[in-house]
Amino acid sequence: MSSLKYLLGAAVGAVALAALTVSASALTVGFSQVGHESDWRTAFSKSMQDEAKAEGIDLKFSDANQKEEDQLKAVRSFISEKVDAIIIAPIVVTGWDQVLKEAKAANIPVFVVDRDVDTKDTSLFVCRIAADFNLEGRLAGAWAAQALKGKGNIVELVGTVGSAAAEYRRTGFAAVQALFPLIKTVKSQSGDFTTQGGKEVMESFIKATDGLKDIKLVWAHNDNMLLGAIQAMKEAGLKPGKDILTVSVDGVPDIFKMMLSGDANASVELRSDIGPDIYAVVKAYLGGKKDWPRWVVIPSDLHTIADAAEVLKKKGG
Ligand code: GYE
Repeated sequence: MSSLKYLLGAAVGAVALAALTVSASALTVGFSQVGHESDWRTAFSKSMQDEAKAEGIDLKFSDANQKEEDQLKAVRSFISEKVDAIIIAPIVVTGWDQVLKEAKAANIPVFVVDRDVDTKDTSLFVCRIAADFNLEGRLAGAWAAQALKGKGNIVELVGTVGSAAAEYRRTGFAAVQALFPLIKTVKSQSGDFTTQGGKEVMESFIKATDGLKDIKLVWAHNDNMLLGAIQAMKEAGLKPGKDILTVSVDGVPDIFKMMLSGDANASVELRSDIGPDIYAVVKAYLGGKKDWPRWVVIPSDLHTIADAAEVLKKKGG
């Protein structure tokens, strides 16, 4: 009798445990990635791929090359392959409702990572796992306000139009800027988050402003656009990091190198090694933990020349 009781207890325990810990080797996960437009993005893709390998997750990885229609196609193919979960890093915030409904109808949970979607129906995805882009914009704005002592003209290199990363960073920066009426944005244009885009936009700014005359600072929504802009400024004989201060977002190794050579000033670091954080949520959800906050926040922080060497070392650069 007592041994039967024991056996029953063990069986119930095993079921409960099985419900809570899904064996990773059984998981097939589809991940629709934005593209490979920046160093941050490629580092993030690597983290997702390396961690999938380490955990024995069968990862179906799709790079949308910054094309919205490719991203929708990828998600639809994950649905037809009947993956266990879908992870989406959305290029833009709009246009998601229909495909998310299709995933829901197929009973496949969706996790939004990195950028946001504007979907109002909260039942269409489990949660979003991402940094606070608005905070990143505010941190950059606060650094700029202090560096400029509350006064001076600036130019802005905008990220991909319609992306949460560009919209929220711009709003965050503008919220701080609004407290300093003598800091004026005189030029603002999208460089699509790429080095080449940043270079071309800065070249056009240089032409349009008589060599950045009276401009004191460049604010770039990511490091890669700033890296391109630094090239353009140098080619025009200007001194970024000295005559034109810089602040950007991502904290990729090359921006810290630029700080150390005196060509850049500050960057808000956005963590790219978030594969483990993301799969932890996906696995726990599939294992039975269904209640997640709408937004699982990944922290970001600001770095300058003061700690550039230390951060670069940590990043193995
Ligand atoms: O800052 C940029 C990338 O969505 C937060 O996208 C991300 C941004 C990142 O291309 O480098």
